[in-house]
Amino acid sequence: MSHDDFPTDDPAVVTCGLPYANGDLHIGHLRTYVGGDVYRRALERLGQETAFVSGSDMHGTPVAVNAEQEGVSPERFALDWHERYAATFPKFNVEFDNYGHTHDETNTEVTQQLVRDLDEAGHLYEKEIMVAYDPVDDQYLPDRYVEGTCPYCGAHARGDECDEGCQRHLEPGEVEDPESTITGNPAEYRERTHKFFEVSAFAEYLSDFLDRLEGTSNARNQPREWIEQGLQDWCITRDMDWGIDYPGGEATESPREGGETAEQDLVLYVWVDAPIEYISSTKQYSEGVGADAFDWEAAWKEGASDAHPEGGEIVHVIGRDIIQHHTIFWPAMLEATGHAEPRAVMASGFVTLGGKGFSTSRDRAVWADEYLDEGFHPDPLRYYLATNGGFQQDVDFSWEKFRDRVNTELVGTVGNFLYRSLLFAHRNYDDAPIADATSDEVAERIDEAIDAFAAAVNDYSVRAVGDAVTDLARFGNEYIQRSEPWKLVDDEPEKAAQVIHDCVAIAKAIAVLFEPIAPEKAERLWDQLGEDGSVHETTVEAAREGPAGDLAEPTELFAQIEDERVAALNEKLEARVADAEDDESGEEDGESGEEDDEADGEESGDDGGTDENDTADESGDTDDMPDIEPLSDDRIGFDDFQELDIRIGRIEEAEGIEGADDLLKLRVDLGAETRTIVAGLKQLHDVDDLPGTKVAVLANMEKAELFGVESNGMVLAAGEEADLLTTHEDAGPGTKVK
Ligand code: B3M
Ligand code: ZN
Repeated sequence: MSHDDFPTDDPAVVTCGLPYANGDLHIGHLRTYVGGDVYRRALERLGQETAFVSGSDMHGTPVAVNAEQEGVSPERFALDWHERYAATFPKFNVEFDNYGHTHDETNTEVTQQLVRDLDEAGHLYEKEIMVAYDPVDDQYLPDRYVEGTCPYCGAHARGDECDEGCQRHLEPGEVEDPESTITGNPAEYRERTHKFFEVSAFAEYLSDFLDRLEGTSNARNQPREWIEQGLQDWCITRDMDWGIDYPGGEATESPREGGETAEQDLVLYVWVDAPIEYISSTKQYSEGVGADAFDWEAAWKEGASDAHPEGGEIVHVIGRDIIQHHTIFWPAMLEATGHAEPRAVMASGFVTLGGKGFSTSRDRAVWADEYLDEGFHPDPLRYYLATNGGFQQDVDFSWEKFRDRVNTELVGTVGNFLYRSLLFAHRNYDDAPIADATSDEVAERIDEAIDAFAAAVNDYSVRAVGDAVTDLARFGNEYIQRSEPWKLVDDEPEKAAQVIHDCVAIAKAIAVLFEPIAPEKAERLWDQLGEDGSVHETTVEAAREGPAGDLAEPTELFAQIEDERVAALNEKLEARVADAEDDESGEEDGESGEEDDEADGEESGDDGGTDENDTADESGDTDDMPDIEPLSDDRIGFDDFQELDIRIGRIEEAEGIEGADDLLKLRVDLGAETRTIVAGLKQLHDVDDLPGTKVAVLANMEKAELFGVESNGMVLAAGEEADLLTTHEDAGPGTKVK
């Protein structure tokens, strides 16, 4: 790996978190997969050699428990879902080079080898731990098989995670008052011997690794805190049949009650073999295309290739609930076994509905298949998911917002420019090229768009990839409008020809730069432009080359979404959300309003994100197309305003709050005193950059207690990205805002 700007000479591997093979995909899941696919295509447009891989996560209790409830074997159950996922992703133009699954032979071999390597390197040890056991059913109860009380906060918790309370990962044996989720029987704890990976030995390495890690800032900031709190070693085996056997098969002898010994059949914890599928899937891809086309070992192994001694550029695209696995456990496993370290982790925010998490089990979701069944094209959804808010921000889905983005940006800006200019060109000048060369002004503007595109890739911002295109289309509209070629055609045909040539050149650049976000539409545009080959084969250099082809009669690329359509879709969705809420209030322990979605992720919800509501974003639109609320007519008097004691403060310290994903505890100097203020900035700002920043503070805000911390004031910020209100001159701490 290098830390040079993309494109580099090393092969890249872009991966997406593996969906558990246990339920339908919704558009919350798609955010991560579309993000990964856009990113991969954008890398390729820059000329970076890239493999794009993922697979289904077949193991673990999320699959085993659901299969058991359906009365089928976990293998059959998971394979069915796997096949459905493999067929669904391409329908959204998410085109993995290889989509495998964790239960296949390749992953079994690669996983067992890697675990043997960990063992041989001396990083594994055995320990006796207490494991929940159902004495009536004679069954051990790992992870989701058991529920009880969180020992840290007292909330009702899953065996592996305090999903309704403090959100901590729980190790086997930690949950109190355990009960079987299958039978409801009270469970008891029994001593078992398990294997542990000494993650704690990697604390220093991981801390340095995080300093190097690129991607979204949430993927660096959260793990830094965990390291500071002290890393625990990690239990990597489970008492289950379903999973990859602990290698060697030779079981550990462990004493049972009554002194007899029994062979323990241990499988690996699902989070061991799941990320290893990233490697296995790349291997399968290489084996399919040949190592000359893509060499998986050069990408994944340090020292396997002289040309790429540190391996390739590994970029993981995941949901923000599985940052810990990708920035602590996984890099420690890679480091311990001579693999390349990840260059970047892009952790997406969640998609919510009406501010609440999607829920598979309660049918509170917009389903992937449902979107297509409504007759929508996949590319507008890709555009919406990729550009609606920053990647790490939570976004709230609504059909209105979807319609607004499609109608304003795809139809109004991009589609409008393409259609008007290509129709005019086609009618007046059948053959391109029309002028000798693109004008300087337009050539420079195209160069700027390419630079913005490259900067977006290097910033890991799929949203900025979209902005590079919409900004260029906006320029195109302005250019054709001001140049008025329709007035020039008769009297100044050469000038008119130049304008049209320029517009077709812009259209060609849009085709290339929009390919990552709207691959099918870009291909159709490429055909309309009469260009050879496929836009998927081009690099950004093609965008500089100017038009070459014979223009075809253009058709409109994007269709307007009518208000009646939205009304009908909303009606359906609202009815479903209301049903989901009824379900929730009817449940005995459903008072938290948080999701408890047993069909979803192992640790804490799925990629689509179901567990967190508190940063739910009502608007989430791009900076240039904000959802501006009408200005209020409800006037207040000056006296009312005077009651707001708004002061300038200076942030002195900023740190996370245990258990709160989004909140920071700030110490803010307000001149007269320094206050503790809790603010929801963690996902949106680099925590280390905050000290020294001046902010506007509502000092007489009522005090509030959040996650056990008393907040004494409110920091003011604008919009969904929490753009902090600051000063441009030297107003110091305590200065009153009036
Ligand atoms: N299967 C799904 C989740 O927790 C889990 C991801 C594995 S990625 C290696 O989101
Ligand atoms: Zn807890």
